[in-house]
Amino acid sequence: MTKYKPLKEKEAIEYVKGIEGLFDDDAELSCNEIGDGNLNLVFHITDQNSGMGVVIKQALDHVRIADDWPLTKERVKFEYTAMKIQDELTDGMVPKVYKYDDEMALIVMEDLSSMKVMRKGLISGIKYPHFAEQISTFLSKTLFYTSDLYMAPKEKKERVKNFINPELCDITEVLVFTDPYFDAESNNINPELRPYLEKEFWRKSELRKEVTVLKEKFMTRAQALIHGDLHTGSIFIDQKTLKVFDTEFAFYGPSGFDIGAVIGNLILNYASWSGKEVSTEFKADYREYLLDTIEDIWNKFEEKFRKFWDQEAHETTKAVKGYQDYYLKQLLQDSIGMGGCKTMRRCIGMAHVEDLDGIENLSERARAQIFALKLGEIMVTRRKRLATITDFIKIVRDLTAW
Ligand code: SR1
Ligand code: MG
Repeated sequence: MTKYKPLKEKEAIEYVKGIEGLFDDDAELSCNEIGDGNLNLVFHITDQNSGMGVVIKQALDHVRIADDWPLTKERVKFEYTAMKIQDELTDGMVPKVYKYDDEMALIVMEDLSSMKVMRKGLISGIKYPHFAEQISTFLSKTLFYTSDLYMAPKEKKERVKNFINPELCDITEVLVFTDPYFDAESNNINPELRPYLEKEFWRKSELRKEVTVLKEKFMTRAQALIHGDLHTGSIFIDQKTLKVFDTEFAFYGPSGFDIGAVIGNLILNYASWSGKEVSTEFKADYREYLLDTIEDIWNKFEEKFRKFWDQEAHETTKAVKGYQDYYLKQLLQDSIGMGGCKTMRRCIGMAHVEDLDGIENLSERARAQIFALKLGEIMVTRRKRLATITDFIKIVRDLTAW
């Protein structure tokens, strides 16, 4: 019989006390359940004497925000295994793990509460000058070194086998690539947005077709071990450091899904500023910062990825003239297209983001959502015309001015 049971705060304290060498014997531990995500329990445990803290992330057997949606707890294994790989590849750009407990479906990890969840920072208008450098390192290393460009074919296929994550992929297939494009029961719709959806958005057949093309790619393209949910709420950041967390959606999928998640979430923040009461100058300046960041992320990613390729790809791959350029152009187009889907799902689908839902006035929120939806649509339908990231930035600028 399994010993699994969802912890209560007191039990979480007892649990970490049982981990040898984690806290001092005289530690005075306090605990809060702080999970504000969609799936799991998250306990923050601190020693009042030393200030030292840890976090326990424990899987529930259902979706936290939809308790009639059952989920196996197996996702913790994917998260732990992917974290180990990302940690090695990126030299520690993920939280330290103190304990993984398969039966209890939990991971005890480093407390990063001295840093900020990036989404919150962006909502308050904070700039992170090193973000593009840091996230492009994370993306280029994880996406190159887990792909067929670098790994031996058999070793890579073995990895693919170990990272079949069907339930979490199903969440993405439904909530990102399917339900937002019709009047599905799972959607969560601002009443002020509904008229636009009914009269225009849900009638866009070309958009729905292209989203389905991207969905098929998500379902079938085992290109690299991707994080699978790399939005700005999965990143801890301060002015010096960045850590990527919440890797439970990891699987072998299209690399553009991770790059697109980062870009799409910066676009969501970009869209949110129309509904905020700040000066026009601040808004314009912050939006420029976001666009510069998107441009830098891609350019730095491309530079690093090409370097890894030139130095470490299989010789047979290196010998193929024009393949590197082809690969990167496809990847850019996938990233923008998938980023578009990530942008649109947060306006219509079950799980929203605070950037937009923080706009209290519902008509103002609908205005920002429509802008985000238009950007998302263009990202999907025009992606194949993009040759450089600057082409994309120009499209965003043009739509903003219009
Ligand atoms: C039902 S889970 C909803 C969303 O939360 C996660 O962060 C993923 O983005 C998922 O789609
Ligand atoms: Mg998450």
